Amino acid sequence: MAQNYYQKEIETMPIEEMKKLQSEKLVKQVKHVYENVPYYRNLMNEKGIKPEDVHGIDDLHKLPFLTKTDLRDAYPYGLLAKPLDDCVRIQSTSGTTGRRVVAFYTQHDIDLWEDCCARAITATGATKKDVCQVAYGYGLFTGGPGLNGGSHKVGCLTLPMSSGNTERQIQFMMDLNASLICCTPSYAAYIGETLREQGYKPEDIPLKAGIFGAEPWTEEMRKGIEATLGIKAYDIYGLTETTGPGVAFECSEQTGMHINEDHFYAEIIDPDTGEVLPEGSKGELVFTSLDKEAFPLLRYRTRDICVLSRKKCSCGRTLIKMAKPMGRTDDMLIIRGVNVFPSQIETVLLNEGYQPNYQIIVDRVKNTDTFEVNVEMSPEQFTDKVGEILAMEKTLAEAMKAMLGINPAVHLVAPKSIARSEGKAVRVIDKRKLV
Ligand code: DLL
Repeated sequence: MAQNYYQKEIETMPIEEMKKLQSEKLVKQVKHVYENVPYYRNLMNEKGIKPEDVHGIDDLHKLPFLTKTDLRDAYPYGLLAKPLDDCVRIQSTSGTTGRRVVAFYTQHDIDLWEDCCARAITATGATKKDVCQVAYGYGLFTGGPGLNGGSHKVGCLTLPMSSGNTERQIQFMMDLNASLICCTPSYAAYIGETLREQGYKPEDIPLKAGIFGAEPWTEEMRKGIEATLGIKAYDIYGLTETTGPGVAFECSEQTGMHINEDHFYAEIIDPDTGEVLPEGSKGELVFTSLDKEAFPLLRYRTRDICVLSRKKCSCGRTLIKMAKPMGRTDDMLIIRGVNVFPSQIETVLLNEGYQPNYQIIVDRVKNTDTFEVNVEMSPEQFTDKVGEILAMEKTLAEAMKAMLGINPAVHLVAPKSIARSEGKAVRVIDKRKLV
């Protein structure tokens, strides 16, 4: 199959050459940060590290880690490495789990970010002939602006829809023949569900591909979206702190996401000890930006749990791959001592023929964790016969017990009774207030 690259020389660069490029960039990035950000300078001084001690990627381990707490403490300007006059944009995290993080961009930073998104779009086979519907939120969230910029770079006709207003999404998709859609996987599933309800079959829908990310999603969910929309669904990863979407993107092989490692160097560490783990190990993903100007990050701990692989890819790209994040060190629920990831529950639901419309509710009553999962029935599954519902709940609870090792109370609820998400889905309500 002919492969499409946006920046072929970089995307297919021999590994040794890439390492040389990364090392050259890292030396400059460390110097830039040390000279311009007192916060980093202090962290490095505390560790007894000077920029001269870093000669290349092999010295990266000498540098201190940076955490989300550091970013919050430094709010808003504490990590800025360029004068505000040179910055042209801010983006920000949603702040649902604490104080917002504000990321700054120079025009150079915006360009490299949009190039990353353009690589992701091109990897789906899209070209300037395509119509790209961007249904990620626009605004402070990076999803809309990032993919919008990438779409422009590729030369697609860009539909800057933002998220929400599903009727209008469908109307523009149909009237303007959108061939590529970018949104969260939960919103893609919702758009698919709405199209099906309106009587559209996959072959009636003009889309060929979708780029979905910003939240965890399973292979089963991918299959569901691909079937309802009649498309190939590609994963995309990123975080506000590093730039936004496009830190890593999927190619046609769909076995993990290529990291744009000429801009972002990835490490996997043991989240408890900070020890760097060898390729193939599961641990916390850590990123170092290599050529950002305004908001560089050295060894930023993402809290995403992941695995890296240098296995040869059939697409011809040599960029290292990351597996789908397997949850976060901080959204991993510990219920009655057992680690539970929402993605495991989702896998069970999809295996058992349910849609991924669910909510996990955890509480603590008399020092014991309670664990409930509300699961929506589809209109076809819906019944008002109590006996049938109880039997279905029992089957689901048993499947979850087999996957997780603990027993949830499963409640089946009526179709459409769990609020749909236009952005990132809220899957967990943890009432325990453990911190
Ligand atoms: O979610 C950026 C983004 C926008 C990525 C659009 C992809 C598409 P934040 O809001 O800062 O940024 O959230 C970052 O979301 O640390 C992961 O935990 C999670 N995440 C992002 N992409 C994926 C993915 C954007 N493909 C946090 N799979 C990250 C699983 C993802 N989790």
